[in-house]
Amino acid sequence: MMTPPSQPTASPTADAVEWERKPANIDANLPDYDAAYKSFDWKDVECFFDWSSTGKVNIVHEAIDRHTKGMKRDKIALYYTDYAGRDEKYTFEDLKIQTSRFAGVLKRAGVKKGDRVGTFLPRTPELYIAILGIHRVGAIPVPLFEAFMEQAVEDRLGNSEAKVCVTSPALKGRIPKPKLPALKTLILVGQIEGLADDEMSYELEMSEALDWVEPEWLTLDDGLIIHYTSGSTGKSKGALHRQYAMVGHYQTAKWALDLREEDIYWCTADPGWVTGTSYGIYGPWTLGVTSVVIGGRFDPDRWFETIQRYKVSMWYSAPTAYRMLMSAGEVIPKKYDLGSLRHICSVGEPLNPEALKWIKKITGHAPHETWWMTETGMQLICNYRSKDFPIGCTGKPFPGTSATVVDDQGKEVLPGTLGHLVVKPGWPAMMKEIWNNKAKYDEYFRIPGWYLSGDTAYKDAQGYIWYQGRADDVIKTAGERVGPFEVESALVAHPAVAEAGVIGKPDAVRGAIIKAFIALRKGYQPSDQLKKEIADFVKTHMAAHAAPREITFVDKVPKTRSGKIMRRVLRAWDQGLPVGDISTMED
Ligand code: 6R9
Repeated sequence: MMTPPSQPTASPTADAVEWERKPANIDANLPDYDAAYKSFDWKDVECFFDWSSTGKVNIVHEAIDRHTKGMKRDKIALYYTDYAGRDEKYTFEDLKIQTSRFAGVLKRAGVKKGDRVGTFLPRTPELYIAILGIHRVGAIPVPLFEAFMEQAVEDRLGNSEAKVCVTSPALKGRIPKPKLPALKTLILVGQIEGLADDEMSYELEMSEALDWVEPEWLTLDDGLIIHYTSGSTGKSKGALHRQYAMVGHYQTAKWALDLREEDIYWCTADPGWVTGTSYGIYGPWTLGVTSVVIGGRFDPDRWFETIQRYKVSMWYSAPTAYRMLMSAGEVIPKKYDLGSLRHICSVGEPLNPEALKWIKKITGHAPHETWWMTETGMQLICNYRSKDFPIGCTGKPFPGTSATVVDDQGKEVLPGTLGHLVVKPGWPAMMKEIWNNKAKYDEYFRIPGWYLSGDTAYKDAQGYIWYQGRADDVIKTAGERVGPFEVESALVAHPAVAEAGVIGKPDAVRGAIIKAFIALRKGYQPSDQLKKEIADFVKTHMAAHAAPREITFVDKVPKTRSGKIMRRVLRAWDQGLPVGDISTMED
């Protein structure tokens, strides 16, 4: 276990202790955090779900079907545009029909309750329909980012033993079918002709399918979704969540995102990331709220235009995006009417005070932090709409949860002392298991009585938690979680690379960038051309976001005597700092 230093690395600056003051009469779904923290019980949320009276569980019923039996039948559930010709809207009734049809398609492909089904698609309505259709048959979606290349796809579909993958003609070439014995069928969105024996056409099959398929009824403990995520060692691991997680999604979307009936809500995250499902699908739609999804690449003009065009009132995005908008300047937001916004939240990395203030300046609203992880499934430490907070702090534990800062033994540390950020197990969306890897799951609970997040933090005298960094080597680059081992494995597959060590290097916009230290094989000479070739190699095998943006050639990558890469030494080299104790380093 990495022991964090006993003092915060950054004490709150004058800036950071400045309070985000709220008007006393602010009207929020959670009007009094302190009172709720004392009295709230998760059991009180269960009555909002039909399963509390019927005993029949399926997220697609709670997120879609039940709304079609009442006033929300014709309410818009999803607005979609890609700013390139597609401009669509779907009511809850439309989604009931489309996801029923897709459930029929999956049944024809032989998918049954508990089977895993990959989704490997660009952000389009079909992706959302596919995920909900997978739920309807009681199967478990495994969403993949569109940017993934062959190795990343193979790792995730292979580990989850997905039986079917929903994909497109453009992406299917990155699915190495011969290496994936469990994968029987590809369902192709956008292809009707020239299908191979193991391929089905989404369009053809949907046109022949029935408009109503009853959900497969499950229990609260049955699987909901698997999200793959990175740790500091080994391949990516699959966090399996249970259906009961919806209780957490619903209540946090109500109290932290402050979602209301009349909101137009825009979660900018892709469903390949847990934020794009917990808060791009489950939270808003169990509440029956209208969601906006846009396809295509990031573009500051399009982003502000989206707020104006749909009159977005609640916006949930990530620090890298806020910083990229900030660096594009004030001229762009001034062109658009952003007056519909009433609340903004942030997730994925700490939001620096400068970016927070800039967003507040141009929208009138400060982004509120929400801290959580793939494994936690839901927001756990937040700043709330009704509650003042010091700028730069991560927030306070969500009512009904207990998060704090402890030492190596699990004992709470004094205010201002750095330690492990931990959570008391038992919140509704806590992962059920790490798929096929009990040992990895158990690692999260090695401090008795706590879920160990891997983050370091301190608490101040008022009980606010301040995130300080990771205790392990996990890299957050542009909000995405990247494991150094996966990048190193991709790097050493390049013929010129003998050894590679990867770290996150602090970066003003992306939070961190991936930096690789590489020792070359005999016969290869360092050059800028070779750096580019190696970076491109990672891009084409893993994913663009995992490619090193900086490469330094070294004679040898520092390792312990037992062969572990000493990333602490690499970080010191990178910053030009003393390397500290290297007595465990090999010669
Ligand atoms: C939802 C998500 C989890 C890690 C987490 C922490 C960092 C997330 C944060 C934050 C500071 C916040 N993180 N939210 N750090 N402030 N508000 O991000 O899941 O991709 O699994 O990453 O992200 O380091 O441990 P995931």
